[in-house]
Amino acid sequence: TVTNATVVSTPQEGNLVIQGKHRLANEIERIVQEHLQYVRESVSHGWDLIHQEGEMKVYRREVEENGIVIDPLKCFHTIKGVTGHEICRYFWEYQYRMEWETTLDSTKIIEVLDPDTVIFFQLHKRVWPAAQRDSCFWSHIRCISNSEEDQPTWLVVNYTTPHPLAPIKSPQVRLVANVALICETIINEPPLNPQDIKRENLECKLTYVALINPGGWVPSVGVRNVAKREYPRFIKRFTSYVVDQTRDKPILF
Ligand code: 16H
Repeated sequence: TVTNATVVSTPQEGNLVIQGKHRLANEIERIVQEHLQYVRESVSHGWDLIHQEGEMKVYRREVEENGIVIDPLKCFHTIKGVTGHEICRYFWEYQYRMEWETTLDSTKIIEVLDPDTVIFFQLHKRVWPAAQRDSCFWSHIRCISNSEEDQPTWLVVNYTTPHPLAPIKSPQVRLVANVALICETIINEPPLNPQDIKRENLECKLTYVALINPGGWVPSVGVRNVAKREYPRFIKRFTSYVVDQTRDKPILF
């Protein structure tokens, strides 16, 4: 294997491996920071509430670029009994994906950039009458601590990238995506001893943002109807999946 690690000898520690930056490190840093800024922006003018169900609210802004629908989507939800880390972990990890994804034909990892960053190649279910779509994107998971006392914020970003192992094969069309899942954990009525925190004390505040360009023409009405149906369905199905999976497991903070 080829790595960008360097071994150095130090008088105190002996031999040390210093992990260098990989080729996408700077781009990932920039996109993560953009999402952290954007997440605090509240929805206001121009955003339509397209779905509301319990604590879940899904908004979108209608935007077209050269006649192609690229509506930004933003979803807020609060889930009881899980942490932000758990939600992000299940979203990022490859092994659970086909258990909650209903819009994919396949998914595979084509490169591991570091322990928190992989590149996925996915085939999306065809939406009639459009051509089938695929996607190739880096997926990065990260924990951001805000202060000593607060629970950290967790996030996952999926961002389109080209890759030699994933050439675009016509008539298949490539989706261009910038998607983020950002989660905060709230601990209600915190017990004196943090060891005594139970699932019933937990609440996760989730924000999901998706900027997806279909990569080629698709009828606007069709895309908007699919989006209106599929995003709420995904949020519901995925979050209940995580609740089910973690119910009897130790809490992952
Ligand atoms: O975020 C979701 N899934 C991720 C894990 O599989 C992948 C996702 C992604 C999507 C596209 C490209 C790269 C990465 O982040 C959940 C996605 C839920 C999708 C709901 C359906 C959205 C429909 C939008 C219309 C797009 C045009 C399609 C035309 C045929």
